[in-house]
Formats: sequence, structure tokens, C-alpha cells
Amino acid sequence: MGRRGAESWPRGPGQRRPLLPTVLPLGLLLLLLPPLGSSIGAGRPPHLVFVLADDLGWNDVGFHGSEIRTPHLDALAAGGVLLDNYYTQPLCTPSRSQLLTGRYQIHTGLQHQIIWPCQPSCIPLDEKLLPQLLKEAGYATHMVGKWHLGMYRKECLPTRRGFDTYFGYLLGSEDYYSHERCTLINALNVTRCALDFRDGEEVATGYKNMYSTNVFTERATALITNHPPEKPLFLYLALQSVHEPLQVPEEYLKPYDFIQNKNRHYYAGMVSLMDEAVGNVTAALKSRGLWNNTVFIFSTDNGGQTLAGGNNWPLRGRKWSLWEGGVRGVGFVAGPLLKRKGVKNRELIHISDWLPTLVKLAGGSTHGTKPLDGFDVWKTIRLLELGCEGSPSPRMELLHNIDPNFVDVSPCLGNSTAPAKDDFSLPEHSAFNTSVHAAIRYRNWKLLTGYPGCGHWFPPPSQYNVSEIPSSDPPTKTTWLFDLERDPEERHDLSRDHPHIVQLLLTRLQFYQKHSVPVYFPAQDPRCDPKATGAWGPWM
Ligand SMILES: *[C@@H]1O[C@H](CO)[C@@H](O)[C@H](O)[C@H]1NC(C)=O
Ligand SMILES: *[C@@H]1O[C@H](CO)[C@@H](O)[C@H](O)[C@H]1NC(C)=O
Ligand SMILES: *[C@@H]1O[C@H](CO)[C@@H](O)[C@H](O)[C@H]1NC(C)=O
Ligand SMILES: *[C@@H]1O[C@H](CO)[C@@H](O)[C@H](O)[C@H]1NC(C)=O
Ligand SMILES: *[C@@H]1O[C@H](CO)[C@@H](O)[C@H](O)[C@H]1NC(C)=O
Ligand SMILES: CC(=O)N[C@H]1CO[C@H](CO)[C@@H](O)[C@@H]1O
Repeated sequence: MGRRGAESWPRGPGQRRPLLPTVLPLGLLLLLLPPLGSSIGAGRPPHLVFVLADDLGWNDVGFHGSEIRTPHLDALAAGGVLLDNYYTQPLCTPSRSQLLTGRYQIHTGLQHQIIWPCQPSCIPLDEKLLPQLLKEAGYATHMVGKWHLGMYRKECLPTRRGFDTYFGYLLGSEDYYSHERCTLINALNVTRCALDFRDGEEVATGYKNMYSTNVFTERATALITNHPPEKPLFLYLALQSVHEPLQVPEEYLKPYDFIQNKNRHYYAGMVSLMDEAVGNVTAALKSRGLWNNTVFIFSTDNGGQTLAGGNNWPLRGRKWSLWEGGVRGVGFVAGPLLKRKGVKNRELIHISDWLPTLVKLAGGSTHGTKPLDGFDVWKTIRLLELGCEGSPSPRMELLHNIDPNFVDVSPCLGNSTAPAKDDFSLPEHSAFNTSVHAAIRYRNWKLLTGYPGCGHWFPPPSQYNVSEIPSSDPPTKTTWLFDLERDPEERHDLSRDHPHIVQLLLTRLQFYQKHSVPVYFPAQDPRCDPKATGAWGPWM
């Protein structure tokens, strides 16, 4: 990729538009802007390829010093912008919902847990999603992999939410080979296993005994190979890797025979296979000639699950928790459009920021969305990458979540999940009920309240012989304040030293709570039963 291309690109429509005075009439605006999707030349909107890993932990990639080897990811990250202060949500559905809506869960009703298979729920149908916005900007939009954003009605399916094509599974936690998902349907008192694999809206049989990541990679590379290069491409590849069940072809285990812990051993093999998948996708982009105009983003959806091989060391906690191990995510941006190599971006960036950022890059518009919680952070990433002082992130605050009904489905062993009362003496009119599960970030400060989820530290099993370091917090404790700049491992609670900051952040939580929509977490609908069709899918 030559210098010329890299320099011509930032002057594209996505970059120029905000510089125009907003008072210009629309007609004039359109005249000034180069046409979208125009074949060759400066301002061609970049192809956007977003790879989302499932449950990949902080300490599970080579470039974070893991014992797991990820040469393809390492090379991409080294040639791009490493997002070092990047946050996701602690769970699948929440992160995916924020990625595609650009909005916090308190604004979509999805603040509690995930969408379980038999719940009649999906991303609210009046939310306009990222693929719809990119489609309007002239992109071809393809999704491969895990949806997990609800499917009880056909209107909820990816193909009805902005994707031209879809190939993947609608739920979560399936078998990598049979593509079946088993779950207890309480109302019927039966455990049902059924296929969850679709090509478009049709059930996809014929993939039995084929490892899902290979199948998805093949589909992704086929889409790339058949893509007309003059049309901008949005490919959202949401891999099943490396979520449990712990399954991987034998040959991927061999390099990790030194890992005694069986879960970690399998998990390491799964990460390696995923790394190879990413290598195949970028190779396809290169051989199709798309790579030199591609912005490639890699992200996890949440922290690693230590009960299933994942690891977030030295961060505290794990998936399902609001501790850093649950929410601080592996992520980077790569591609030849970025000039400087190996830049570590330390600005605060959140998964909800991708929607406005990518739509801007595409030269599109976010008109028609509801009020966004995400920020356009492209300038932050780009300027840093150009070696300037760095335009600070427009994001100074980050609401991690407020969930008044929080229950940890995988609490630490031997620990109470329901703290009785606060040990922290707050003024009479505390701005926020500190028994409620919530966390908020303001610059370097992070406040957690209620029971944040398992707060132990989990050293990587292969390198330490202690499996966990329990927290010394009393079970009744419900308020923590950390200075993450100095204490990224959340070891030193400063809530007693800085009561005014605690109050300030409680006031912000109170503000967000006041503007929350009610939690939508409907009871299971027994009509979800896939017995008749043999496959999970819309039932209404
Ligand atoms: C990108 O690659 C293609 C094919 O290799 C080439 O034709 C095109 O000129 C390149 N574009 C830029 C901006 O370098
Ligand atoms: C549910 O099924 C199990 C075994 O199939 C049985 O032992 C149990 O009593 C049933 N429970 C109810 C509420 O019907
Ligand atoms: C990557 O491509 C090679 C060559 O086609 C193939 O053998 C391998 O299975 C692919 N890997 C994945 C994870 O899809
Ligand atoms: C505070 O929140 C807890 C947990 O949700 C709840 O049990 C309690 O009733 C709340 N207290 C007040 C005063 O609202
Ligand atoms: C770790 O293992 C070594 C050797 O097996 C043993 O001497 C040591 O006591 C162990 N440490 C802990 C904390 O279990
Ligand atoms: C917060 C809390 O209750 N921590 C306890 C969790 O359990 C371990 C071991 O069971 C205790 O050592 C911690 O004090």
C-alpha cells in the first residue's frame, strides 16, 4: 500500500462532511460531496470488516503476553492501532446489542442478562441498526456467525435488520460440530436439543461434524471472493470461537500439551484455530484486492470465562462481572489505511462507539437512530495513529450498566451473591441505591455498586499453581472506587478517601437510572419448542 493511497483516503466524504457548515441546503451539500461508491480515486468509502470473538479474555492473546500463541492477531495488532483502554459489556447479548445500536442497555430494555432461547424478546424493532445505516450509505452488508439478539419473530432476524445475507446461528452455547443447542424449557419441563444453523432465513442442514469456525471462515472468504471491489463491503463476522463448549480438532491441542489444566488446554487450541481463521479472512481480502481499502476491526464481546478456560489476568473478575476482567476488552484496528505501526491507543473507547464511528467512516448518516450513547472516536484513533499529540476521546464517561435484578449465574465458590447491606456510611439522601448492581467510569475513576459479580483474581492455570486469589472484601461491601490509571487491577478501593467523587458518580448513576427504560426480561414462552421443526427459530 503506497503512501499516496493512505493520504488520499482521509479526505473522503466521511471526513469532509463535518467540516461543512451545517446551514448549507441539502442540495448544495450533495453537490459538494463526492458520490458514494464511486469506483476508483480518493474518497472511496473503505471496506469495513468487523471480527467479533466470543468470550476471548484479556490474557488470551499473544500481544497481551499470553502463553497462547496468536501470530495472525499479533501481526495485525502490531501493524495497527491497539485499543488499550477499550471496553465491552460483560456478556454476549449486551455487547452485541450495543455494537449494533450504539446505545446503552438502559435505553433498550436489555440491561438484564442475555436473551435466553425461549424468551419472546429481541433488539427492539424500532431501533435502527448499524447494517441498516451502512446499507443506506451504499454498502453491501453481510453477517456470518452468532446473532444472539433475539429471534422469536421473523422481524427480529438479521436479514430483517439490515443484513443482505446471513449465515450462522441465532442463539448461543451450541455444539461446534452438531450446531445444536440444548436447553431446558421450564414451562414444558423438558430439555430440548435442536439445530440452530441458518443460511439466510432457511435452516441449514448438511454441516454436521463440520467445526463452525471453519464453516464460517469459508463463508466469509467466499463472500469476499465474490464481492465486487467497487462496492463498499461491510462484513460482520461474529465467530463462535472461543465460547464453551470446549471443543477443537485434535491437531490444535498438540502445541499446548504443556498446559496441564484441561480446560485451558482445549481453550488454547480453540484460540489458535480462531487466530488461523482471522489469517484466512485477511488473506482473502488481500488476494481479492480489497485489503488496501479495508478498515479491519477485531474485538471480543466480553472478558474471558475462567470456568471455561478463559483468563483475564492480571485483571480482576471475569465474564458476567463489572470488574475489569469482565469488561475491559481485547481490541484493535488494522489495515493499510493506518499509517503508523504498533501504536497503543490509551483513550477511553467503548463498543457502543463503533456505530457512529463506522457510519462516519462510511460517509453515511446516523439519522433515524434514537439518541446515541456511542461517540465517533475515529479522530481519536486516527490522530494518534498519525503520530500527533492525539485528539482526546470525546468519551469521558462510560456507563457500564445498571441492572436492578442482577443475579450472577456463576458466582465465586463459597461467596454470597446477595450482599445484605452497605458497609459504607453514606449521607441520608444518597443519590443512588448502592445495593443495586451498577458501575460507571469517569476518566480514570470507576465506581462499582451492589454485587458486581465474582471479584476474585484468576492467575493463568499454566503459569501459577493457585487457581484463584480471593478478594478480601466482606460480603456486605457494596461500594468501590478505583483509580484505574494507577490501579488497573482494582486492588485498592479508594471510596473512603474520595467521598466527593463517590457522590459525584452516584449522582451520575442516579441520572442514568432516571432515564432508563424498564428492564424487559419476559418469561419463557413454551411455544418456542423446536420439537416439531427440529430447529430453533421464530415461533410467532
Ligand atoms: C488497491 O489494490 C488494487 C489491486 O491490487 C489496485 O488496483 C489499487 O490501485 C490499489 N488501490 C490503492 C489505493 O492503492
Ligand atoms: C420434571 O421432569 C423431571 C424428570 O423428567 C421430574 O423428575 C420432575 O418431577 C418434573 N417436574 C415437574 C415440575 O413436573
Ligand atoms: C484456513 O485455510 C486453510 C487453507 O484453505 C484451511 O486448510 C484451514 O482449515 C482454514 N482455517 C480455518 C480456521 O478456517
Ligand atoms: C435498593 O436496592 C436493593 C437491590 O435491588 C433493593 O432490594 C432495595 O429494596 C433497594 N432499597 C431502596 C431503599 O430502594
Ligand atoms: C506451587 O507448586 C510448587 C511446586 O509444585 C510448590 O512447592 C508450591 O508450594 C506451590 N505453591 C502454591 C501457592 O501452591
Ligand atoms: C467477598 C467474599 O465473600 N469473599 C470470600 C469469597 O470466598 C473466599 C473463599 O471461599 C473467601 O476467602 C473470601 O473472603
